[in-house]
Amino acid sequence: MVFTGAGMSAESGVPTFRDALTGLWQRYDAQALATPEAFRADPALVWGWYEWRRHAVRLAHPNAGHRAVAAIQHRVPGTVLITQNVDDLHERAGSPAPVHLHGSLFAPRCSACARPAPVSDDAEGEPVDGRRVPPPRCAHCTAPVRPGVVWFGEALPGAALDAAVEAASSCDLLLTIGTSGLVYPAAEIPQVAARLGAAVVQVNPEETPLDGVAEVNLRGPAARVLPALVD
Ligand code: BJW
Ligand code: ZN
Repeated sequence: MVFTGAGMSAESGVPTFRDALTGLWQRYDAQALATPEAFRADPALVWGWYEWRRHAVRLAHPNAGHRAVAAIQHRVPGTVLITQNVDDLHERAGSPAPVHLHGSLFAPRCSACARPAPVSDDAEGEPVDGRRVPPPRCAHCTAPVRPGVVWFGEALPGAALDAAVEAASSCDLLLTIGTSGLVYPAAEIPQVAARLGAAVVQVNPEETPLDGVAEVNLRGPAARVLPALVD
């Protein structure tokens, strides 16, 4: 199985959360943007920020690392891809059905009745960092639409978490790529695999808490290390 985090998309120009200079949480307050309380307090601030991030992802392209992951999946049928990322770069690189543990920028839903809502059209005007944009209203119950991502303090989507635990429990090798391993319960997935006897291979330019869990640490950026692995 393959388990990915924000570092996977860093070389596509999508910022990570915790990198020292470029991480989103260095520049933005997670409590004010990525919690249910923040959305209740200032829905337009939160919605505007996610519209800006969705727009940035639309302009980004999958990198050689995403393509290498897709190549692994095609070469080894049955490889499960679990991602913490809310972008769609794995899909666009040709990965079949990645499981999104932390939701998606492209799956907004009603904050009250949870029905899916349409993704806004970028033609409506380019979203700008920091601009408040009132969220659209649900077509069924008129409550504000919310981003379809998992905020701090929220449960992960049950089916996605089940799929991740199932894959970690039954795989013989887990390749973890570009995650700090700090956010739970996602960070438990490589630990579960290691505990049940799978080999864990990590790709990351920096040290992480998963270094001790991994049998092999490939210290480098995903877009360079992964193509070398599959070639
Ligand atoms: C490269 C690279 C290159 C760079 N190539 N690599 C204390 C202890 C334990 C837990 C908690 C605690 N206090 C609170 C909690 C719980 C909390 C948590 O874990 N907090 C910790 C931060 C302390 N967890 C939650 O709240 C979760 N829910 C929960 O626990 O619910 C309980 C519950 C149960 C039942 C009912 C109700 C509730 C939810 C977590 C949701 C996380 N959401 C986010 C935001 C998503 C939306 C958005 O995008 O805005 O998900 S936070 C953010 O972190 C995002 C990511 O998916 C997630 C993980 O980050 P990731 O991917 O690892 O990125 P980084 O930036 O951290 O690391 C990047 C890595 O890449 C680095 O290592 C770089 O070196 C590397 N890198 N360039 C390869 N080129
Ligand atoms: Zn609704």
